[in-house]
Amino acid sequence: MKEAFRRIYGAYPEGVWAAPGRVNLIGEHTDYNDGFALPIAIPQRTLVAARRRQDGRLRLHSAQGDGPVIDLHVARLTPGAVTTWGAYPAGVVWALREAGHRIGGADLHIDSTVAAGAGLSSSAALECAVAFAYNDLYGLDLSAPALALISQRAENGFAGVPCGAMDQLASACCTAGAALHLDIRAGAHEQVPFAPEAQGMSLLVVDTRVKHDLGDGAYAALRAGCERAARRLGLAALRDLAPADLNRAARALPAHLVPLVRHVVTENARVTEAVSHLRAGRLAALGPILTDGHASLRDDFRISCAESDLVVDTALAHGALGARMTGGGFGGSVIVLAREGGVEVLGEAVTAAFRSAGYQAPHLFPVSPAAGARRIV
Ligand code: GAF
Repeated sequence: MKEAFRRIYGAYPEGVWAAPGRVNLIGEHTDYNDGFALPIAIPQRTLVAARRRQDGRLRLHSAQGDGPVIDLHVARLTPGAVTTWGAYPAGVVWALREAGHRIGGADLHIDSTVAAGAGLSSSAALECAVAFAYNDLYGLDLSAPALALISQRAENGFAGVPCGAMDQLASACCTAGAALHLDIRAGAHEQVPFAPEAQGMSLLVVDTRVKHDLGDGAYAALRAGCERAARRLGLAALRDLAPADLNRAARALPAHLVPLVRHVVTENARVTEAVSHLRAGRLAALGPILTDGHASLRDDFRISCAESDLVVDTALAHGALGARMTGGGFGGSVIVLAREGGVEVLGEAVTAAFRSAGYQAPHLFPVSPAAGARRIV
């Protein structure tokens, strides 16, 4: 990273920061409903080499993008002005400035192993790596959750994606060997031990290669539907609806909103159940919760796709303990919890099923919970 930075900018960086992608174990589309989620950070991560500038310019270069250096000015950053990948790092600098922090320019060189469009939160990893770099370079002394919320603000207010805070909180606050139990309304998180290998299991990620895009309007429509349902029920958020009140609520709602509400309410309950199993060391009990969560996203929220369903069905038919799509939906990745000895056969079965269906070959890789964002050099 340091040599690449010097080749691009003519001097060495002051440091290098890293922020991981994530997969969510359970708790999907609950974050913007003030609810619960349970993500882990994955070993794939985004690196940012950075050096302050005195003239207020913000220069961005990515090893993945084949374009030239993007040359901006901190004082002139406005939402909508950057429409490429540069909107994510520039958005973080904009969000820090908008929040009143005394920051200046920087040269940034970015490199990442988080696949873009795979539902693994490549944008959150990029935002958090930049936020952590700026925090150190400009002595801001912000906490990891505060940097996550700055990153979310960048995505909402600058890149124009109305996401919740789960991905950024996962990238900023996760720790190795644990899942992050998020309570979005309370602004609270706790680490829950999650070590599949220690119990002879493996968590496999299957990237379906169906590119998902949160900016295409479908995500915003789902969020708006949930918020409309909460308003009609007189609730601050769907988080406030107890499972026991679901039937009564359904009678008060237009039919098309009922499945959305049912998903959010049952999904929050699944997070709570999953956390109590993990705390008691009952990892295998997570399996059916994952599979139920997938059915809810497929049938109620209707955001799965044929490829994700094929992974889940094939994995379950070949001995998986549980499987579900993870992330925003409409493609992206599936997670599979399996006994370690069965992973290879299961993976081969998924690849063969994709071949028979005429889909492009999926990417399969095991993950263990990794560390959150931090300075590495
Ligand atoms: C995407 C969003 F960015 C998150 O905030 C979350 O809503 C997720 O979809 C669904 O759980 O990753």
